[in-house]
Amino acid sequence: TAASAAPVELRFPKDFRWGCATAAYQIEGAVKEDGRGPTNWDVFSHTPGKVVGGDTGDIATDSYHRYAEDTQLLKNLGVSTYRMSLAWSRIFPEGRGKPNQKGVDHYNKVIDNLLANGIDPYVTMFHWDYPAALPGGWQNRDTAKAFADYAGYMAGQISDRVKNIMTVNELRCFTDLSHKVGIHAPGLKLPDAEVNQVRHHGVVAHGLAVQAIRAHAKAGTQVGIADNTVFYVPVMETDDHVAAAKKATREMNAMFLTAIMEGRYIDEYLTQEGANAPKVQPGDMEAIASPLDFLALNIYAPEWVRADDSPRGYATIPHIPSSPHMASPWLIVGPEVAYWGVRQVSELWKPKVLYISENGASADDPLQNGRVDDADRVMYLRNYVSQFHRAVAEGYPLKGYFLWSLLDNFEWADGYSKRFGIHYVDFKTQRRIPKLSAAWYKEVIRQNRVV
Ligand code: GBH
Repeated sequence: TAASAAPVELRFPKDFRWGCATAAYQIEGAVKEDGRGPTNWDVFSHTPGKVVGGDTGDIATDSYHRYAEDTQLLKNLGVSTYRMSLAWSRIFPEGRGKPNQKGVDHYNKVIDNLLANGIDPYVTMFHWDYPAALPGGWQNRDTAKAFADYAGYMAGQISDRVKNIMTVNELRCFTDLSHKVGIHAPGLKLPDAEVNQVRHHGVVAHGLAVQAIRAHAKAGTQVGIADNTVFYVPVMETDDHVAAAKKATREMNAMFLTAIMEGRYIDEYLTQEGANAPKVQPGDMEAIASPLDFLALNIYAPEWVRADDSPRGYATIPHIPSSPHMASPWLIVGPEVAYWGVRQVSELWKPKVLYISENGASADDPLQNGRVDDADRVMYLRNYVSQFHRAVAEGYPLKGYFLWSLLDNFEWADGYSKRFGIHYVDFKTQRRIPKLSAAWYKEVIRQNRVV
């Protein structure tokens, strides 16, 4: 007998917020305009051999000049929100001192233009580009204080219109990728003790910024962080593997989100690092644990984990060549990480409000007859959004989703060789062309369900 029931629709709650995300250095260009100071990424991208193709963010998608056009792309999609970041060195060209009014004016124009088009901006204070003039960068503890001063100052400037502010983007990237792996600016490979100290300065910077934003922002401003917590997906949904995966997520993020949510470095981390553990000053842990109004997660690739008989009770399963991935080799496709990420964070730390601050994929994106039919990206997005729907349907407090990214842009060490946009950018003409994935996302938003 044929099935007669109506198809199950994966519909989202009425007030669910759909958006797109970008970051300043990846889209703005105009690196010498209106008093902007040089950053770590200007130095790094201009150092031969650091970025694929010798690409730089000098022009990027020229969004410093084309922001109004980008707003129209957002409006056409029908999003209610947009996640953007501010370039610290446009406001304080040397990291601290006297603010540069032209930088403030620019962001006021961008924010006002979004609001005039019915789009609510979510602002990240730091998405990896910091003023090159800051001595020692994140190796220097003083940078955390300078960051908090900048974040507090900008919160005072924009919080009459911007209701949601994130401190930093992805602790693990601007600490480890930049100071341990060495593939991001400033490109260092430091010994463990120094890496742990940089990580500590990162979480202290976040905590001091939360305090400074609260001190300067309009009452009611919602403050959070956008973190790329590493999530461990149970290899099967049985109690033993589910519990092991949750334990792995808590322990493997001990230096970042676990410290922020629990206000201490857990014993597993301190024991493992021994003499290399970070040097903590009085007051640091209190700052790090400053209460947040929301947590935002950047979710891309999964880690797979199973329960085992080892003392810690779990083992990770490495990715192998047959693990499916998108155009970036690291971007393993594992949609279940979307569900498990939301569920694990909710169970471990009970945040009041959760957002997905980034999710998206690179694809080859051949431009044929003026079109980009990125069915592979649509497949990826549909699967991940379906898993976020599962989390919402089970009652976890996920309130919104920001797709990375609005448009192709400067993909850090991969330069312009990897495209993550749902709008194709011709980097010679700066023309933007909506891909099939943009049409798909527009329909998701219009119907408020997975299509
Ligand atoms: C996010 O990073 C960033 O917030 C965003 O700026 C970025 O454009 C987007 O995602 C897409 O990458 O080359 O194997 O050494 C996600 C974290 C950082 C994970 C770079 C992969 C490279 C690993 N990613 N990393 S590898």
